Order: sequence, then C-alpha cells, then structure tokens
Amino acid sequence: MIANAPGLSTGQRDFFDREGYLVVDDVFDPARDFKLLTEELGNILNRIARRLLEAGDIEHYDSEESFGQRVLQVLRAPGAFPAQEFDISLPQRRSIDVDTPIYLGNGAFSILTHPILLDLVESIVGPEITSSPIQHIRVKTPLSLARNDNQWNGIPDENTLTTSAHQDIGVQSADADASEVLTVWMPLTDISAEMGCLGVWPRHHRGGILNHCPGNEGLAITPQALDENDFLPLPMRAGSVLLMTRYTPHRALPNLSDRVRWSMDLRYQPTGQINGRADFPDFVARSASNPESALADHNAWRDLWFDARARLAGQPIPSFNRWSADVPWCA
Ligand SMILES: O=C(O)CCC(=O)C(=O)O
Repeated sequence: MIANAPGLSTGQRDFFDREGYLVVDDVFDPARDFKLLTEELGNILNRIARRLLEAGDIEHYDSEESFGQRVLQVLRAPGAFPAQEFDISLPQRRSIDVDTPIYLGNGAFSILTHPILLDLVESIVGPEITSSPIQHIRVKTPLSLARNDNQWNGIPDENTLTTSAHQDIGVQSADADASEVLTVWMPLTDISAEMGCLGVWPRHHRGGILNHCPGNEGLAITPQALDENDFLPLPMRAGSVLLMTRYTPHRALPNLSDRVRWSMDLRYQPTGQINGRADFPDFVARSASNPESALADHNAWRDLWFDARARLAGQPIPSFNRWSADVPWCA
C-alpha cells in the first residue's frame, strides 16, 4: 500500500480502500478545464454536420448550440452516430485501417496530464505514473433515439449500448492481472441516473476477478455473481471524478433521458507494469525519479497513436479478451 501523498486526504484514501471507489467532487472547473476539449470535439462535430448538410442527410444544424444539442441534430441523419470520431482509443471490436478515426487533440491530452488529476492518481498509484492506453471518450445518445438501421458506414451503433457490469481487470489482457491499474471516470456534462450515470457495487473489490461473459454490450459479469440490491448509482456533476480499483464491479445505467451523456474514462498504473492492451501505446505521465521521462508534448502523444494505427492497419483485430462464451457459466 502506498503512503498518502498530495491529492487525496487520508479520509478519502481510507474510503477508497474500504469501498473500492471514491467520488471526488469539483476536481475540474468544466468551463475552464474542458474548454479546449469541448471546442475540439465541437469542431469534429461541425465537420461531420457540414458533410451531412451537403449530402442532404440533415436539413438544419446550429453550430452555436451546446455540444449535446448539436449531437442530437446530427443524430437526425440516417445511420448511427459516428462515436469513434470522438474516442481517444482505437476500436477493439472492429478492424483498424490507416484512417480509422481517433480523436487525439490537446484538449484530451491536457486532461490526461492535468497536474491536479495526477495528484489524485499519485495518492493511489504512487509517484511513478504511466497513463494506460485503456481510455475512452464516450458519447452516449438517448436510447429512445436508437434505430434499427444502426450502422454508420458499416460500423455498429455503439453509442446506444449500455455498459454491462464488469470489472476493469476483466477487460484487459490477462498478462496485466498483477498491474495495479486505477480507473478514473469523469462526466463531461452533469450525468443523472436518468442520463445513464455510472454505478458501482461498493465493497466488492476484495474477492478477486469474477467470471465475465462476452455479449452484445461488451463483457458482462455473470448475473448470479452480483446482487442488484447492492448496486449504487453515482450521479455526478461535470468536473467531478470517480476513482475505482480494477476489481470494483461497475456498470452504466441506460440513457433514458432526451439528452446526450458524454464522459471520459482513463486508467493509470505504476510505471513498468504491463498495460493490458499491448498493441496500444502508454506513456509516462509523471515521474518523481526521472521528471524528464514524463511526456509533456501533445504531438508526441498523438504520434504514438498514429504509429499504432499504421502498425495495426489491415492486421487481425487485436484481442485483449480472455473470456469465451463457450463455458458453462455463460450458458
Ligand atoms: O461510461 C461508461 O458507460 C462505461 C465506463 C466504464 O465502464 C469504465 O470506464 O470502465
């Protein structure tokens, strides 16, 4: 166990150890700290909307509206919403091409490497911090707007999927089981239960890895392993941060609202440990012993992912999955 460091108070650290999760309110000022991210994601959206307007797939688009409102306008186009355009990871369940969309703007990098966030992370991970490539920006659209023609250029409509109950240790490759990976989940807008907030099973992180089964909504812990009565939904304000151990069972509620729910999830681990997605790049985010080794250049981060994409293009889909549906507990 690592001693307390700047970031979390002793009480917060004790809560995290006991409960397996911790919500830290108002870590970020969304108006200031998410400004660049929101602008960059908005620019991607505007580009998509321009194409749709030109093609006659949407009739109206107001670029002055909020990000969420603009997503709803784009959603009127036939086909699925192109969620991959906004993600900070390459896809896992689809093949990768030289031009597979991935968002790698400085807005995301500045959050990944934000000193206040790294202070929190350091309290748990220690002073040698690697940013894991298990990271996403998820734009989840209202379930009521999901359509049957859920394809966008052949890509399944993942933005309407509800994340099933899982442990994050279960969604990485088994060679990283000993890695002390911390999950950091943050809403980029206020997220209520109706909008599909995340929730956890508190105090369920001490029993090791649970059995998972592959399914349409990703990997899911077998239902008999968790009692729904123990599930704790965690509505959160934008700017707040949820920390979870790799063993903490959690899931998202469905987005039953008429609003867009968007969030960012990141992982950090002690430097030198296996990252669980070997084909994707990690980087040193902070180092007390060798500060120069920390990646400060956003372009270098972007290039790590571009290199990975070029290397993986046309190759078989990388697999980080240890679970098979062909076992008795998945029947
Ligand atoms: O945001 C979501 O819906 C899922 C996030 C999640 O499960 C995770 O970060 O591990």
